[in-house]
Amino acid sequence: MASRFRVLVIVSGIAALGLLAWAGRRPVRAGEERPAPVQTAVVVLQPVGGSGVSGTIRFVQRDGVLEVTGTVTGLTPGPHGFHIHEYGDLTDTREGLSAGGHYNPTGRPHGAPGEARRHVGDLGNIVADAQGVARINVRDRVIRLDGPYSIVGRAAVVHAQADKFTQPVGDAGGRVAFGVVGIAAVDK
Ligand SMILES: [Cu+2]
Ligand SMILES: [Zn+2]
Repeated sequence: MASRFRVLVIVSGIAALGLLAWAGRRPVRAGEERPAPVQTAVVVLQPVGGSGVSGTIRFVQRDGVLEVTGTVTGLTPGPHGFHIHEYGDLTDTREGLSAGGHYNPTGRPHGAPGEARRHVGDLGNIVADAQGVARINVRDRVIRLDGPYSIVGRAAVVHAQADKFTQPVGDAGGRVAFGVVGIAAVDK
């Protein structure tokens, strides 16, 4: 009796393992086991070359629109070019050149955020008040947190001067702050 029970346990154990293996090999159907799309990202801006400029920027993707909000401090008053650059590489803390050029996967000329012809990364200017504080609250329909042109893993860059929307990159001068666009927890 005892040995028959042992056999039963072993047989059902093998059956269970087989079932698990079968379930594991089952082909993934469309729409399941895909990572959830990124909806929220955050950039912590750090100073480039001792500029003293820092800040935090949040990106929330709702339907076809990306909401961009945040605060940047330590700026000279007035407009400053603000773009997504190609690489989330912050190793060049002296000049910020490791972030590469404007993120331009579609091979377009430089432009203003409202224009159809622009680099994906062209977000125009942020404007600092007399205290050197820029409050950002814009919406953009070109940059995305998912899909082939996602900005996640790339860098947000703030420039010393205004983006004048001239070719090739707006003549916004040096880089005063940069940070990597990182995946953030979704605010409930
Ligand atoms: Cu830039
Ligand atoms: Zn550009």
